[in-house]
Formats: sequence, C-alpha cells, structure tokens
Amino acid sequence: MTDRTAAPVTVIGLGLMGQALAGAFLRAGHPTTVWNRTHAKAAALVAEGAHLAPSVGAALHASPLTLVCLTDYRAVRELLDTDEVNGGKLDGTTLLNLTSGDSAQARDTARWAERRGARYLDGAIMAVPPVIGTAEAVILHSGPKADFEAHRPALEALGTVTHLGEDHGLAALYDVAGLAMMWSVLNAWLQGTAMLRTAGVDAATYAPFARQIAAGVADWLPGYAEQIDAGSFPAEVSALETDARAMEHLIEESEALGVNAELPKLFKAMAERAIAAGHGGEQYPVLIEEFGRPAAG
Ligand code: FVH
Repeated sequence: MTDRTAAPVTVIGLGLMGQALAGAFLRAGHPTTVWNRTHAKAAALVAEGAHLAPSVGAALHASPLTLVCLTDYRAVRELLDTDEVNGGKLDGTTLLNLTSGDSAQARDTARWAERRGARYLDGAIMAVPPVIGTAEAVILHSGPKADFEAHRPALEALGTVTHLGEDHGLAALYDVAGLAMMWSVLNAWLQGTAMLRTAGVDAATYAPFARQIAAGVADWLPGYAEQIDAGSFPAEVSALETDARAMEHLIEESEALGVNAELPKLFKAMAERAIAAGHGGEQYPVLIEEFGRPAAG
C-alpha cells in the first residue's frame, strides 16, 4: 500500500540487489519507480506496485532520489554519462550510487555527477539481498551530510543506514577494508582447517574453535587501535619477536604436513621487516608501518 507521506524513490538497476532495494521501498510504502536495461526483471516489482519508467531519463525525473545499483562504476557511466539521458543534465536529482567500486571511482563519479548538476552520494551495501529491508542490512554512505539527512527517512526502509563523512570515497574505502577483513579471516580459517584435516579433524569440528579465536582477536582491536592512533606500541602482551618465533612454528608445521605455507610465510616476511627496522620489542600493531607502504622491491 503506497503511503502518500512516503517520498517517491527511483531504483535504476534491477539485478539481485536492485530488486531487493526496490522491493524494500515498495513494502515501506514509497511510490517506487524502477528501470532496468533488461525490462523483464521489473515484472515482479511492477506486480507489487512499482512503476516501470519508459526510459532512464524518465526514471531520474520521477523521484527526488535515485538509487543506482549496477555491476560496476563503468556500467554506471556507460548508462548515465550520455546526452541521450535528459540532454546530459542531472539537475535536481540526488543520485545515490550503491554500486561496488573503489574510492577513486567514487570520487571521480561524484565530480562527474556534480558537473552534470546532480547531488551525489556514494554508498556501500554490507549485506546480501535477502536481508535488505531489515536492521541486519548495514548500508554505508559518504558525501554531503545534508543530502544524506534529507533522504535518511526513505533510506531507512532499506536497513541500518550510516553516514561516514563528506569525502565521497569513504564508503568504498570501508567496503574494501571490510573485504580485507573478510578474506583474511576466511583464509586464516582455511589454513588451520587444511592443517587439522591432515590429522583427521573435520572442518565442522574445528570451526567452533576457530570462531572463538576470531572473536578473541576481535576483542583486541580497540586497544590496538589506540596504540596505532597514539603511535606507541609498548609490548604489554607479547613482543613482535615472540610472535615471529611462533610464525616459524606455523611455517614448519605447514611444510611438514604438506599443506600450503604461503600465508604463514607472508606473516613472517612482514614481521621480519618490522624487526629489521628495530621494532622487535614492540607490540604486534607496530606492523601498521609495514601495511602503510608498498612492499619493497
Ligand atoms: N548481490 C550481493 O550480495 C552484493 C552485496 C554487496 C553489494 N553488491 C554490489 O551490488 C551491485 C549489484 O549487484 P547485483 O548482485 O545486483 O548484480 P547483478 O545481479 O549482476 O545485476 C547487475 C545489474 O547491473 C545492470 N547492468 C550491468 N551493466 C550494465 C550496463 N552497461 N548498462 C545498464 N545496466 C547494466 C544489469 O542489467 P541487466 O543485465 O539486468 O540488463 C543488472 O541490473 C554490484 O556492484 C555488487 O558488487 C551486491
């Protein structure tokens, strides 16, 4: 049921995520206009009350806020960066780009959109389509706070929305930093699983232990963050040299078991550089210095 007080919104891009976004707006009572290159993907949403715009230009004109959710930033520019769309003018619309990309693409697209007269917000969806519309769906935004706040009531139909700051690149940076966390935790878990399987321990048996380790390490992050922000790394728990000796055990064990040792060797290489630079007696987060510059050579 369309709620007359709910602001109209437009969703361009009806892939798995775009369909979830449009569906959440419809369920929250927002008059919702949709457009997709393959029109057939709009059918279910039209049956739920969405309006399928006859063109991208009409979709942009239909609402004060347009969400774009395509495969990548190249697709966004391919679709919108053309005089065929409203004569190349995006005046009066607020574009919220929820397409995945990197911070340079976000900042470049913001400059492009604003040159064409649009207000531009960039965003990153830290959720999968099935949870869109619930509090579990965390969606990060960056760009002018006034524009975010103007549309926050509508955006809250999608999930838990956050504004990170005025720099358009922030949402993408948080997104890729989150990917670093995700893949690092998964790779570390797979390393341990591979080692334990050589002793007949199956993945399901090891998983709860791995989850407990991951949660324990996660608890260290606030204190370690304070050390990084202060630039001081007193060894309150263990010195980097102690960690490096344990890394040697991990490498030796991996090689003895015949499992891949590349990840453990990377851990040790980073630690050895910091130790060589004189940081062997300091706490683990001193490695931020190594992460903050390209690898030598
Ligand atoms: N799905 C997920 O779980 C993740 C969660 C985190 C955020 N991602 C990002 O969301 C973007 C869209 O992802 P998606 O899963 O919806 O992707 P697809 O189902 O492949 O839909 C892609 C849509 O993009 C349209 N499209 C692609 N190229 C063009 C183009 N040149 N011109 C116009 N539209 C284009 C495509 O249209 P069609 O093929 O249906 O005609 C789809 O609507 C993505 O950045 C994820 O990383 C999702």
